[in-house]
Amino acid sequence: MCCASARIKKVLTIAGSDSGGGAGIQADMKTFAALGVYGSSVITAVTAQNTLKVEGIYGVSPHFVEKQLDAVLTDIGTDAVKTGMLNDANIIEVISKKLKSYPRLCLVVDPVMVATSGDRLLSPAGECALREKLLPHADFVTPNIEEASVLCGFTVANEEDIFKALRKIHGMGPDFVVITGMKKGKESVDFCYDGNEIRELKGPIVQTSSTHGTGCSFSAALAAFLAKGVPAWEAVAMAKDFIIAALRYAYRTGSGRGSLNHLASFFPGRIDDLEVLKTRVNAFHAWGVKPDPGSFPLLNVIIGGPLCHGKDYAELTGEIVKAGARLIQLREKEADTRKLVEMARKMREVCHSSGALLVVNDRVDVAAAAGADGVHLGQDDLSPRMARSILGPEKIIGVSAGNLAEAEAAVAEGADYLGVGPVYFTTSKECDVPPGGGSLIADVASQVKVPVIAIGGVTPENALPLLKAGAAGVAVISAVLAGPAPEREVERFMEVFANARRKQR
Ligand code: TZP
Ligand code: MG
Repeated sequence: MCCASARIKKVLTIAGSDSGGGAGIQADMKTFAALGVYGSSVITAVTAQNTLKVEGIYGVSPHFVEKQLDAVLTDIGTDAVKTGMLNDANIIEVISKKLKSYPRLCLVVDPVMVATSGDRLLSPAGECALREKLLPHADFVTPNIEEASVLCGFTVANEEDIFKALRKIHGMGPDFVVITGMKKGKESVDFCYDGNEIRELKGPIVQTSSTHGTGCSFSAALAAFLAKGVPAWEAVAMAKDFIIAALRYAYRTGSGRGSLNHLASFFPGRIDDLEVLKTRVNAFHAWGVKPDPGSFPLLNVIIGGPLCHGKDYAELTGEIVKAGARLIQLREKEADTRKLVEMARKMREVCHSSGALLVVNDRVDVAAAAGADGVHLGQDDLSPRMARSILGPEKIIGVSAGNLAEAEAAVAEGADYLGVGPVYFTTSKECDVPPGGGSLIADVASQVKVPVIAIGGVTPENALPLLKAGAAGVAVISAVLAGPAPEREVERFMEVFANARRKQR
C-alpha cells in the first residue's frame, strides 16, 4: 500500500512547548494530526504552564533553533510553516534568514506576543524583529485584537480601528491578514484582508471557558489547509469551522482555562452535527483520487432481487463485467447485513479484477465494511453529506433523482453521479412519477456537472436517445437480468455505446 504516505502534506510549527498540552507546539501537532497533515516541530522555548498561569519560560538558544530547523528542512521538508511563540529577537533573525532559502514555502505567522493574562511574551526588540524580519516573508498573519494593537502601535477597540489595523499590518508585508476574536452580538467575527477586499467571517460564539490554545490551533489549521492546496479564503473559513467544532467539544482539563478538543470531528462519533461534519469532510479535503469507472458512456448493472433467480451474485457479476459493464450496484433489500457484507466483498473482488467498480445500494455501513467503491443513495436514505463523512473523500456517492430540484440538491451535497429516472416505463420499481424520457435527462444533464446515468426501463433498443440527451450512461436491471444470457445483453449495450461513440466523432 502506498497511498496516504506518498500523498501526505507536511506542516512545520516553530513555537513554544506548553507543558499543559493546550497551546503551542502541543496544540499545533494535535491540529495537524486531526486535519490529516504530517507535523514536525521546532521548539523555541519550553514553558512551565497549566490552565491557570505561565510559571516559567526556558528559552532555547537561537543556535539550537537553527539546528532543529536544519534537521527538519534538510530531510523531511515541509509544504507550509507556521510560527507561534518565538521568544527572542535572535530566534526571529535565525528563522527569517533560514526561510529566505525556502521562498516557496507557505508561511503563516501567528504573532504570539501577549498572554491571556496580559503579560508580554516577546521583548520590544522581539516585537520589532517580528514586524521587520518575519512579516515581510509571511503569506498570512493571524493576530488577535491585542496582538493587532501591539503590531500597529495603537489600541484596536472597535471596527473602525480594525479596518485601519488590517491595512497597516498588510503594509508590513504579509499577503493576507486575519484579525481574530472580535465579538459582535451573538457572533464571533474574524476580519480578513487580502489587499483587495475586507471580509467578515462570522461564526457562533461557543459558550465555554476552555479556550486555551484557540489562536495557536486556528493558525495551525490554516497552515494545514494551505499545505493541502486549499485557496486562501476557503482555508480561513475551514480553519474557523475547525475551531468552532473543537470549542464545542472542549475539555475542562484543570481549574482554569481548559483546552480545545482537536479531535472533536472524530471523538464524539456523531454524524448529525453540522460543524463536526464540515470539519470531518474538510480534514480529508484533497486527500485522494476517487475510483474511475473508465470511459463513457458506461453501463451500470444493478444486481439483486428476484430477477437474479437465486444465482451466485459474484459469478453473475463476473459474467457481466467481463462483457463490459463498468459499474455494478448491489441492490439487495432482503439479505442479512453480514451476508450482504460477505456478498459485497466477493463482488468487489470480481469487479476490481476486471477494472469495474462496485457500489452498494442504500447501505453506507455495508459499503464501508466491504471496502466497496461507494454507495448509491435514494432520496430517503442517509444524506450524501453524511455518507461522505462516513466513507471519506475517496469513495463514490451516487444519488437517485427524479427531477432537476432533487438532482441539484444532491450535487450541492456532494453527489459524484446521479441516477436519473424513471426515463421509461419500468416494472422493477414502483415509481410515483411518470417516466420523464430523454427530456428529463436533457433537463438535468444540462444543469449539473456530475455524470447523469439514465435509469428505468432502459434497453439496448431505447438507450441511444438518452445518450444523445446527455446521459453519461444507463443503469439497468431487467434488460440484463431477465433473460437467460446476461452477458449477451451486456454485449448488445456495448454495441449501442460503440455506435454512439462513433457518431460523436
Ligand atoms: N430506480 C428508478 S427506475 C429503477 C430504479 C432502481 C428500476 C430500473 O430497473 P429496470 O428493470 O432497468 O427498469
Ligand atoms: Mg434506497
